[in-house]
Amino acid sequence: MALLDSHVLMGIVRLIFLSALFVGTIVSSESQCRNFESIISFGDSIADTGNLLGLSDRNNLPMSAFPPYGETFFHHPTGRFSDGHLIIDFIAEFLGLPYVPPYFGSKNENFEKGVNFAVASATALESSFLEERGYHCPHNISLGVQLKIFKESLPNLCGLPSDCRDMIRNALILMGEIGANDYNFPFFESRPFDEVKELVPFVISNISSAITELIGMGGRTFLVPGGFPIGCSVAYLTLYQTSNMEEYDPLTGCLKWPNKFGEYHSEQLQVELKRLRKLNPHVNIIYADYYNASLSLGQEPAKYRFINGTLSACCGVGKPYNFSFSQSCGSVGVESCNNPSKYVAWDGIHMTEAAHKLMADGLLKGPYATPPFNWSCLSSKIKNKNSLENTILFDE
Ligand SMILES: *[C@@H]1O[C@H](CO)[C@@H](O)[C@H](O)[C@H]1NC(C)=O
Ligand SMILES: *[C@@H]1O[C@H](CO)[C@@H](O)[C@H](O)[C@H]1NC(C)=O
Ligand SMILES: *[C@@H]1O[C@H](CO)[C@@H](O)[C@H](O)[C@H]1NC(C)=O
Ligand SMILES: *[C@@H]1O[C@H](CO)[C@@H](O)[C@H](O)[C@H]1NC(C)=O
Ligand SMILES: *[C@@H]1O[C@H](CO)[C@@H](O)[C@H](O)[C@H]1NC(C)=O
Ligand SMILES: CC(=O)N[C@H]1CO[C@H](CO)[C@@H](O)[C@@H]1O
Repeated sequence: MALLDSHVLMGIVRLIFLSALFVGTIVSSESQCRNFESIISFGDSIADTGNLLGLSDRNNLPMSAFPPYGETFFHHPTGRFSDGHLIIDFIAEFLGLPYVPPYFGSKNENFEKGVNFAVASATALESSFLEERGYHCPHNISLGVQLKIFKESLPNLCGLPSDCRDMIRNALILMGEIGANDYNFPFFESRPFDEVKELVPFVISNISSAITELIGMGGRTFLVPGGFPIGCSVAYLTLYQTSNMEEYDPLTGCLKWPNKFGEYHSEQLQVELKRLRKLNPHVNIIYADYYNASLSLGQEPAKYRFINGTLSACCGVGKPYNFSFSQSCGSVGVESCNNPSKYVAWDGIHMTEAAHKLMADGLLKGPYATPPFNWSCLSSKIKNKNSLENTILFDE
């Protein structure tokens, strides 16, 4: 080294600098092709793998703590609001990662390959904001609070700040589903459409600011679900039942106006995601079209071997949709159907494992992710396991 004069040294420094730039360019142009090392998840019951259960005290357990929740898989209740796997479980299986462990209530859990902050009945907006407007929230672990707790827990999750940046960079960040409860709570209290609609820009802006914050922390790939066709949800169908057949879609039997609401939220979200992609061209922000994915199950039930579209819950009591707010799945005396795999609706609000599997496939293999995932970097072992025969595969 002593022989190198300062010009040579500067040359080397410049070379290193330039190659760093060069590598940087390659990485960003390939940002769609990633081998995810973990899953980081925020949201509500759609992705809750046990957080609400972990947060609850023994005398006040959620319904998901009781059979028949979990009867198909894991063969006992885990806090998941379904008879088995959630969409996030199928994503983890697809990526060759362990099921994403819930952050709350877990002891000595290893979060190296994933961590889940999604809590059932969470809202996108702060509970205080919603309470001020007269809406009641069961708890205050909103999206913002989940993100805050994530940041505070980083030293335990990944150690050094540079290691945490790497972890976040190499993770698939599942941003939701979140927002549905911001609308469900007022709608379940029969509040008017236009009043609830006023919440949409706030919800979208908070999802957006959470994504922006995570990008600042190194986040590179986001999967952001839109809304559901809530007019096909057994809970909405029961609550807003009407003899005016004009209010129903003749093909699916779903209520039209709540579906319009779900579309509106999803369209606004997509506009915002486009804006975020422009601002952050090196980040891959994937819209997950939960709306069309779940609508398709109701439109062509026979194709998927569902016997009754989305219109009857497998687990529940009550006419005509097998649902009642006062006696829900998980309560004493409420049984499930013999064949949950033939139903889309599990408990009237959440879907069956069978429906989750189709939803996950629709995201991972298309056509319900925009832009679609690029699995060309996935290891061949995982590719084979997932039989991605319709995808152009490259060997490593
Ligand atoms: C997927 O990623 C690979 C590797 O970076 C790239 O060559 C290919 O063009 C990408 N495919 C699509 C459809 O973007
Ligand atoms: C959430 O509510 C609990 C009490 O239920 C309270 O102790 C806590 O401070 C609240 N947290 C936030 C972020 O509002
Ligand atoms: C449903 O799919 C159509 C056609 O691809 C698309 O234009 C629309 O935005 C999707 N709806 C939602 C809510 O994402
Ligand atoms: C399908 O749902 C309708 C309406 O809830 C119900 O009357 C009918 O019995 C259901 N059929 C089956 C096969 O579950
Ligand atoms: C309603 O749920 C019960 C279990 O409580 C199940 O046996 C039955 O098949 C369901 N009915 C319909 C119409 O889906
Ligand atoms: C109204 C509301 O809930 N606003 C929240 C949006 O998200 C940020 C954090 O990303 C919170 O600080 C706000 O309170």
